[in-house]
Amino acid sequence: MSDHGQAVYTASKDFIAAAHVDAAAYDRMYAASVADPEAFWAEQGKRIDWITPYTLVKNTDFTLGQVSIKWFEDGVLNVAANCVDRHLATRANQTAIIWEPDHPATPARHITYAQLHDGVCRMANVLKAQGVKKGDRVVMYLPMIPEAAFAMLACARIGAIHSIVFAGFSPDALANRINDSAAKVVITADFAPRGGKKTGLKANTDAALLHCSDRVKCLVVKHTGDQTTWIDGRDIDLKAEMAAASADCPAEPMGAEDPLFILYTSGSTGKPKGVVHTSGGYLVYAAMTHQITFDYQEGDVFWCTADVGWVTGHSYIIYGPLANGATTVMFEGVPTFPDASRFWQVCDKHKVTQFYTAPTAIRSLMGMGKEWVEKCDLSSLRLLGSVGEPINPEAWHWYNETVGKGRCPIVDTFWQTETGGHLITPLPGAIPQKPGSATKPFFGVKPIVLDPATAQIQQATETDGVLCIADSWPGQMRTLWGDHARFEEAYFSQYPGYYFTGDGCRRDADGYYWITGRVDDVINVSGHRMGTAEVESALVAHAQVAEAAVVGYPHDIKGQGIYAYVTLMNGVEPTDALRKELEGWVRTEIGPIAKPDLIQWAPGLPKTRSGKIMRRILRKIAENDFGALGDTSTLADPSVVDDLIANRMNRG
Ligand code: 6R9
Repeated sequence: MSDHGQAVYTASKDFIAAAHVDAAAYDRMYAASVADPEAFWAEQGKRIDWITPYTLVKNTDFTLGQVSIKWFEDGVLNVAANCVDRHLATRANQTAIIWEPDHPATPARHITYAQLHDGVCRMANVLKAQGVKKGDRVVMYLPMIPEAAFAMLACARIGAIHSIVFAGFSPDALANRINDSAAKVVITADFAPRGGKKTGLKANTDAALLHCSDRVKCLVVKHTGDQTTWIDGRDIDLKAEMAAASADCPAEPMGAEDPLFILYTSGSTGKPKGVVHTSGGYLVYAAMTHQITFDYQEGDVFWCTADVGWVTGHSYIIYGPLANGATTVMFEGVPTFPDASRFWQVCDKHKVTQFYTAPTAIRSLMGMGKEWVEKCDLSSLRLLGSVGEPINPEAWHWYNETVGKGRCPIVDTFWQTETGGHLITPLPGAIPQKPGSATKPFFGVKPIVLDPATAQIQQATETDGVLCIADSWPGQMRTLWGDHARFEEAYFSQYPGYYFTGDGCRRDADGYYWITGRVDDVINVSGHRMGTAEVESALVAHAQVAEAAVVGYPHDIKGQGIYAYVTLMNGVEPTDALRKELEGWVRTEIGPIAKPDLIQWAPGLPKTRSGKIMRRILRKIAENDFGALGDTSTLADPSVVDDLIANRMNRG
């Protein structure tokens, strides 16, 4: 069978019979969701508990200059009460979170809904004691530990807005995010153990706070217990305060459109964007997609391997699963520590039923051989998921056969930080899968494909172009923190009237969507978004760098690698030592995930006469595909291209 839109995989009859949604239900519900979104979402909104029920459902406008997105706007709810309190009557002693530590010799923790309630309330009271009030921002810079879940839900409980900074980011990145959101408090830990190594999060936070207001308080989880510096009056021992705090904290009534969290993500230009999600619509959408895409059933054990520093961790480790009263696994470690069977051992140990990870992890584990998988008992698995980047058919087949033993549907979920939850995804009992295709839209999502040159909607079923969404869905971001104009500019100005995803796609004759990757200057490294502009500005901040241009290139494991063209200051010698130094420099400026994989010394960059760098050419050279450079006649100095080709770094 060819993989080019031909091979189709369907879940077993038993799976389909028990699934929440089958093919007929998908067709019926999808048609209803786009024909009458008001009625559809009025019904779906009842998935969660409201303190004051909404009477208004959808109030959204994609018109450039007046973009406004509101869902359930007169409803009042509390997200934490929905994720914790409302389950207490029936699930107080059910495990809410299974915490699996970095080292398998450390015991796992099973946190019941009753214990989750206790942890959340105590932490909420500690935050209140520090003066945190409804609407205040709280930054978190934490390992994957239960306190991260307590902290998110504690904020939601008192109406504070959390902003999680991935623990792999540098002190500079942390400082920028604390300052951009004017946070009152940062929550961190002494150290983050990962893959047997420890990152000094407290030390990084100390470094960040040198650049922040001295009013910012620092709550520290003593997690490993190793020594850190301590500033009296600013630093607070969070576990000790929690132990002393009351376990009773009322949940603040929140408007559906009150912000729940900010999450910074990379864009094609400038500094990271603070994506804002609000309370009601986000929770309805996270809960619904978690239940239906993963076919979550009572008694299942759901494991999403993402970090809570990314949106996937927000929606599918915490908010979606907990809103549904599920058991969710939180893993502190990495797939290859102590050895390459760690993921599968965790599945075996906790009898995981749904496993959700990124193609980059699958590719790297695939490279290590199937014996690591085969020595574990994976018979509990009934569904597999993929997220973060397109999954190549080879990895899909390995996942399907070696991990899923051909019995588990694979949901290839396409979505973004901005979308809150899945946009295009197979529903496992309803939509047959094609390896590499995210298949069909989720309920309420209206994808359209536009011609990038003419902005015309492509009417034919079989087509390709840029992917936009024609109407709002409840999980959509509402704005960029403090910059609504940039929000409109970034997402609604390219194709007025539509939300622009930044991705290209193909739609096949069956109406299946195949995401082809970013069409803007965002690269996707191991499923993590990196703006080329961010890496460039880090490079040019180095005293010996005159100019830098960064592009992506195909990378076997990471999907895309970071390729940097660097022009040095006059008289500076290009040496291997300097190359190492620049790699380390970018690591400290942004974080390890931004470290360039290849740095090419560029005596000059290809520019138009107006001085615009021709990235198209740089991409081609980085791809080792310089035979077809296209039109170079507008270059100011065509000879620089020959030098770049002759000294290219990727000859694979
Ligand atoms: C959830 C998440 C979003 C970008 C997105 C796209 C890529 C995500 C994908 C996928 C193909 C999939 N992407 N899922 N591409 N197939 N199933 O990853 O959010 O970090 O904001 O990244 O990731 O390019 O635009 P985020």
